[in-house]
Amino acid sequence: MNECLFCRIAGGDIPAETVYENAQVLAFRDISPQAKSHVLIIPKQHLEGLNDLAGAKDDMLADLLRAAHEVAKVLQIDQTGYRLVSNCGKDAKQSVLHLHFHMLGGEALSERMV
Ligand code: DGP
Repeated sequence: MNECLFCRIAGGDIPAETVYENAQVLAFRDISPQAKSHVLIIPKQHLEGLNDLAGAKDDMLADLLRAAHEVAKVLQIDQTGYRLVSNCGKDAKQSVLHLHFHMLGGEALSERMV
């Protein structure tokens, strides 16, 4: 059995509130939202994080970013604005080792680090 939490969500073993899906990408609401709209956008292909993009299928990152725009439209935050963040590794406090982008929006967000 696949032990990766997000692979199990993508496979339908663990329920999640899907907001967008295509052949390569799944977007679902974060279990612990940090903003009014907080969605996780993942590739269905398992990669641990940004350091593993060399093993990604062709155009996977471009597909993911195009899908992010579709997610923003579904959430109706494409015009009001949003933040897209991927935590990579220990110092960034990545807790799930399956590449994902957090999409945060739906309200004025707190101060930025960058
Ligand atoms: P990160 O810390 O960047 O690796 O983000 C992992 C996110 O995953 C975190 O914001 C909480 C979320 N999360 C953890 N477990 C689950 C789950 O079972 N379901 C959903 N929907 N989100 C989860």
